[in-house]
This record gives sequence, structure tokens and C-alpha cells, in this order.
Amino acid sequence: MKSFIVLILMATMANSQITTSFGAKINQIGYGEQAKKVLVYKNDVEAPSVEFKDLASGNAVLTVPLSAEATWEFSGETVRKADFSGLKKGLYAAYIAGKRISDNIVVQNNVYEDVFKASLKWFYYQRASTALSPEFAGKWARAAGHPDTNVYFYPESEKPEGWKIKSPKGWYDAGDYGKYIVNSGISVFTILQLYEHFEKEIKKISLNIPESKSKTPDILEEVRWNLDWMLTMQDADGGVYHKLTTARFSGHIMPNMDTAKRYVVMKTTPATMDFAATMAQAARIYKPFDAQFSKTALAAAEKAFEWASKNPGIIYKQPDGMNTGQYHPHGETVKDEHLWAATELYITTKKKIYAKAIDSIPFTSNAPWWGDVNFLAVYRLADSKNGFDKNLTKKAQDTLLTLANMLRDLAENSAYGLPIFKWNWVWGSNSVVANNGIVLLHSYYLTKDKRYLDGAQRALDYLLGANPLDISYVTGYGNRTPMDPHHRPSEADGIFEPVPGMLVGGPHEGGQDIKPGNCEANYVKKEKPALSYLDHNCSYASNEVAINWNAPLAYLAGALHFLNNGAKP
Ligand code: G3I
Ligand code: 9MR
Repeated sequence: MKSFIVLILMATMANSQITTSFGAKINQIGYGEQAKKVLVYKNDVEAPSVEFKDLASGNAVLTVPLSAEATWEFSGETVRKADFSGLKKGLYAAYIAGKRISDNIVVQNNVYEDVFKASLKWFYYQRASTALSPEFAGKWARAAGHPDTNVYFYPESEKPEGWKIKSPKGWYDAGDYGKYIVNSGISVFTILQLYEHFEKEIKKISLNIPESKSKTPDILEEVRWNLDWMLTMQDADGGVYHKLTTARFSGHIMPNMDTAKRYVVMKTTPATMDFAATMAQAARIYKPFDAQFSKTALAAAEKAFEWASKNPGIIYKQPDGMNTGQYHPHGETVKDEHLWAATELYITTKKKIYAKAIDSIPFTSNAPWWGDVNFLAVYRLADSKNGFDKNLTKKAQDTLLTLANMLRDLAENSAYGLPIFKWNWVWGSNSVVANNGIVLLHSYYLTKDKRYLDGAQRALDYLLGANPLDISYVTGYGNRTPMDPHHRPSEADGIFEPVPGMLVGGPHEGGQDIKPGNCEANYVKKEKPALSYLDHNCSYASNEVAINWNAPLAYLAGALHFLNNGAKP
């Protein structure tokens, strides 16, 4: 056993020096022992099969056939696939006709533990209003920024002279220093759902954060930092402010250097409903650890739902002179936020008023994202443990499996074997792939059909290296990783390596960042969205980081880690 661990360490170190690719597209972190393992290769040699050698002995241990050639429309590549799921625990490399074609391949059930923990720990690095000490942040320690104890209303003219609130803590949204309720909602939900699904296992996970010695699990302590901030964003009447930012995006400076006035902007229906859903979920989860907080969260949730029900159509509108993020709802509808809030409040309170709201709102059929949270409710309604009407549960299960079957079929039959739709190549496409993986995991939990689990594995494979650019999109985890993300602390801290564990937005051909003086290099490859990515801090449309991108990565990597090690959700 010891020799195996030494071998893994040597391989990981060796891998960390590997920068040039051998060509085969694989998961650069590795695979669980029972996992589906697929290699994709842009075939440059005529050969019927791929051979896998055990790097310890040098012996060939597995030979598998290469599939027929197929073209992946999103990169224009003609490739062949090989299923090497037969490989068990060990360290390998792949060869075609005697030529090495892959990085080291690690097969071991614990292989995702580090990248999973790093993707969660990243939220600590995003904390506002506190210094990050070397004990918990290592070389990315930094001074505190944004105390947010004097936050004004924008525009100030709309409030009495000197009006201000205290709104400290919370996570910076992304590469900027804004704090946004809409994006917080889905991010908090996704992380807390990982806790709900793997409570026994995740309680043992330490993130090495200042609260690690408390009796509350680290994942809940980290999320609490943002929940405490969210509570400060609720006005006395129950309405919730949409965001807290400066009037304009700051320069690429460290948090403590950004001392411009900060504002809360507009109470909106989507923000208030997202807040209600998140607080209702938190009220259940935190009850055993902090009964008072649980009570406060539920009261805030019910008050928010009431305000949003009385103000159903208040949509964010960027005021003049304000140019930070908008999180403007997709297609103006707030039905999805309403459905999600009612669902979470029903589970927590079992009140009929919430069940009534649920009945009147149809399901959508796409993985959840900040602009359409409908599927977060579908996940809940599809779970018979939540005590919803049986017909409603059946309808939700059918909705879930209809989407999952399309994703599963793409993972099995597309040229790259990936669960990615044509319309997924949006800004933050990597988070869409991660959320597609979560749709597949929910379907696996429901049916125990391993084909869904295999599809979720392929989603993680893509994010960790099995993609045309042969890059693991998570900073610090993989053989070739983003080195220059659009992330102000990583750009301004004077440290070569970016903050670790961050999932960059990923390929997107919108090119919104290609402007004179910014991102001149046109990285967009016409009609090849999977190649339209630029590892440069100018590219906020393909190379930024965000809490709603890391949260589904943390869920996907964490769930596969726990499932690889025997968890039963
Ligand atoms: O919904 C439409 C879809 O129907 C259409 O097919 C597609 C075509 O690309 O566009 C979709 O809308 C896009 C929307 O994201 C949803 O994907 C918009 O064009 C696109 O502009 C919008 O981008 C958002 C971006 O802010 C600009 O508003 C990203 O989702 C969002 O993640 C990003 O969020 C920013 C915050 O505002 C500020 N903090 C950083 C954060 C990450 O970049
Ligand atoms: O840094 C900002 C990033 O968080 C946003 O996603 C992006 C789009 O809203 O805007 C970035 O800020 C840029 C601004 O939009 C234009 N001037 C340069 C700013 C820094 O790149």
C-alpha cells in the first residue's frame, strides 16, 4: 500500500511538471476504480486499439478497441474514443502502436478529494470584510477589504440625507468585489444540497478555515459567512436589495485597496424570492447547530415571500451611473424564483399557502442557472421524501428524467462522449456542464441506473481535462490549468499562481470582452465554441471565476468523491 501511495505522489509531482500534452483527452486528475473511463484521441495513427501500461511494472495490462472516427461539431475535430473502464487501482499511461498518447492516468477511489475540497475552500478566499491569515490562506493570505459598515443607497437622492446600512461579510461574487443576492441564492443552495445529500460523509471534511474547531461542519460554517450577509440585505418591509457594489467596477486591485463608496441597489422580486428559498433551506439545515439562527432565517424567508408575493413584478433595472453586474432575470419572468421559494418554504413549514403556489407554476426543462432556478424546485419535487402530492412528484420525476435521458444519450453517443447541448456554450459554459452533471446525478439517485452516473462522470472529465483544449479548467488542479484568470486578487497579489480551486467560466463565443484596449486578441473561433477560450485576465467572458460556477463543481466533484468511496445518497 505504502509503495502505491509513493507512486501516486511521484506521479502527481511528475504530472505537475507535465505541460506538453501527449494528445489524448482524459480526466487529468484521474478516475475512481469503478468509474466509467473514456479517452478521446484525434487520431493521427491508423491503429485498431489502445494499450494501457502499468507505470510501476511497465507491463501492458489492458488493450481496448478504438471507436470509429466521429466529428464533434463544437470543435470541428474528428476523433476516436476508447473505453478503458476495465483499469482498476493503479497508475497508467496509454499507447497507440507503441507511441505514448496520454498523461499519467491515476485510478484510485480518493482521487477527487483534493480538487473537491479546494473547490469548496475557494469560498473562504472569496470572503469580504475579513483578512485571510497565512494559517488558513497560505501564500494567498491578504488584508481585509470592504468592511461594508457604511453602505449607502444608490442613487443616494432617493433616501433621506445620510441614510446607510451595515452589510458586512458575504462572498465576493466573482472576479469583481460585488455581492449579489441572485447569484448567492443558487450558489448557497447548491453547496447546502451537497450537505443534505452526503451529510454523514461531509461532516468529516475539514476545510482548514478559522471556524474549523467549532461543532458545526466546516461546509456550513463557510456558507454561514454568506448567509449572515444575505440577512443584512433584507429591508424592514421584507423586500431584499438586489446587490451591494461600488457604482463602477474597481480597477484590478486588492480588496483593501478598493475604498470607493459602496451601495445597495433596488429591492427586486427575483432577489427577494431567491432569498426566501435560500433562507428556508438554511432554516432546516442549521437548526441542530444554531436554533436561533434557524428561527431568524425562517422568519426572514416568510417575510420575503410575503413581500415578493405583494410585489410580483419588480425587475432589476440598472440605474444611471451604475455599471456593475445586473443578474437581470432571464426573459423577465419570476415564476421560477416563485416556484423555488414556495417549494423550499413548503418543505420547511408544510404550510398549505406554499403548496398552493407550487401547483400553479409549470416546470421548465433545462439545468438550473442563476436566471432560471425552476429546476432547483424540480429536484425537490421529484424527491418523494419531501412529502409532495404523488402526482406532482411523478410529474417532476418525468421532467427530471426527460432532460437526463437527453444528456445521458449525448454522453454515450456524441463524438467526445460529453453531456453538452448546442445551446450550452454561454458565458459561464463550464458551470452549465457542471449543472448538467448534477441533473444526471439526481437521476442516478432516483433510478440507480449507472448510465446516469457515467454521464455525470463525463461532465467532470470535461472540466478536468477531457476537452479539445486539453486543459483542466480548475486553477491548480491538473497538468495544464488556467494561470491568468479574471480574478482581481489573483491578478494583484503579486503571486505567480492564481488562487487555487477556481473553475473558470470556460469557452464562449460571445466575445463580450473583445473591445479596443481590452482583449484585442480575438480568441473566438467562428462556430467552434468549444475552442473559444482565452487564458488571459482580460477575458471576463471566458476566463473569470464566480461563486455560481464553483458551487456546481464542488457538488459534482464532492458527490463523485463520496460515491466512489461507498456513500449511498
Ligand atoms: O439567456 C440567453 C440565451 O437565451 C441565449 O441563447 C444566449 C446567447 O449567448 O444568451 C443568454 O443570455 C446570456 C446570459 O448571461 C445567460 O447565459 C447573456 O447573453 C449574457 O450576457 C449573460 O452573461 C452574464 C454576464 O454576467 C453579463 O451580464 C453571465 O451569465 C453572468 O454569469 C455574468 O455575471 C458576472 C456579474 O454580472 C458580475 N460579477 C462577475 C460575474 C461573472 O462574469
Ligand atoms: O471585472 C468585471 C467582471 O466581473 C464582469 O463580469 C465584467 C462584465 O460585466 O466586467 C468586468 O469589468 C470590466 C468592465 O466591464 C469594462 N472595463 C474593464 C473592467 C475590468 O475588466
